[in-house]
Amino acid sequence: MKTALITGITGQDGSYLAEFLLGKDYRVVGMVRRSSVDRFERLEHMEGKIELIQGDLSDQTSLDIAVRDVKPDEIYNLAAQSFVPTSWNQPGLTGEVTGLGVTRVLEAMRKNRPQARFYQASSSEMFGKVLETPQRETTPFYPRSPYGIAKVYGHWITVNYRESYDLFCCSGILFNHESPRRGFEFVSRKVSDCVARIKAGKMEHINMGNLDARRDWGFAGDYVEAMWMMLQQDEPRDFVVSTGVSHSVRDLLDAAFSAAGMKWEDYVRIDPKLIRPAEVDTLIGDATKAERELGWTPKVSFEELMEMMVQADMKRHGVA
Ligand code: NAP
Ligand code: F7E
Repeated sequence: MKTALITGITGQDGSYLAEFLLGKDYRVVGMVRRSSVDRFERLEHMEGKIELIQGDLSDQTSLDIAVRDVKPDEIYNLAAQSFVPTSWNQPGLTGEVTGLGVTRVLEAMRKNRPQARFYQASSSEMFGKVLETPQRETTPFYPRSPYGIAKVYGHWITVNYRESYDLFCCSGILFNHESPRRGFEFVSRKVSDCVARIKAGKMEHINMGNLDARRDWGFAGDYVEAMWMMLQQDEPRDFVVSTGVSHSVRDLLDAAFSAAGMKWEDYVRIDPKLIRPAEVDTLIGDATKAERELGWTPKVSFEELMEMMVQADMKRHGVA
């Protein structure tokens, strides 16, 4: 039985990855931050099947202890301050956790478990003001937020530990991926939840930012499979994971409101406070390498994804 250690297990991807690895008969250990309240909603259905250990990406000792005690075969570093707007208000913390935190996990592995395989959650936000379209593994980075910049650091330190110490380290450059478990502040979940609230008569309008931004949106359940596949290869490499299809935020509104039989134009207001200091205007990924070398392809389309999310939130609000 293989053992996987997942940092960020309480997040969207952590919960899907834990489920996926349990299905492959792994012993799954999740690292969680100490908190005065339990925030394990996304893990409740796996209670008794996964183990939890305390640790924080800003604390080296806790990571050393976690890796030393768990003895993982695979380490998935998913923990991060992951919300882009927060990274302008908390740039120092974002750099500490999303950037330097990667070095700390790598150091914990190098010192305590060098034979383990390591996955780093890199991001399409590293491409930012894009220098090539579509974006692939060789596209240069031009990040546009403290979050994107911290991810570039995390990406290159992962490459560097692979090259310096001959460790099995991979970076997955994942484009936006969503699900009914997505955090409420991200645009897809904000919209699916508000559509359901409007349908239930609990709110009247939704305030939005830049509707022209374009993203390559996929389903989180599909993307965690690619993470695992990367660690099953003979050699460690980096991969772009995306659908190759781009939509605007306006398209997303259209898909979500239509799924509930409504027109978005009747409910949406623009709030200038939600416009970002620097925007990533348009992203579209080329996952040819992942398809060719991992055999990975996405299964859920953008339309199916938004339908799934709206249906789940309408059920939660009692209007499905
Ligand atoms: P998420 O839902 O925001 O989850 C982030 C996780 O990190 C949570 O479990 C959080 O724990 C944990 N965390 C935050 N700060 C920490 C710290 N100091 N020490 C330990 N744990 C900490 O993010 P996600 O959507 O699942 O994304 C997973 C990873 O992929 C992140 O690194 C993200 O940046 C990256 N990524 C995401 C996407 C996407 O579209 N979802 C695309 C590319 C890359 P709490 O529950 O305690 O807050
Ligand atoms: O914004 C626009 C906004 O916050 C998408 C993270 O998982 O994916 C995510 O980062 C777009 C942006 O995701 C609202 O300006 C308009 O252009 O859902 P988002 P993100 O910033 O792309 C990457 C790959 C990650 O790595 C990150 O961790 O939507 N937008 N109006 C809005 N966005 C939000 N949140 N709220 C709005 O009202």
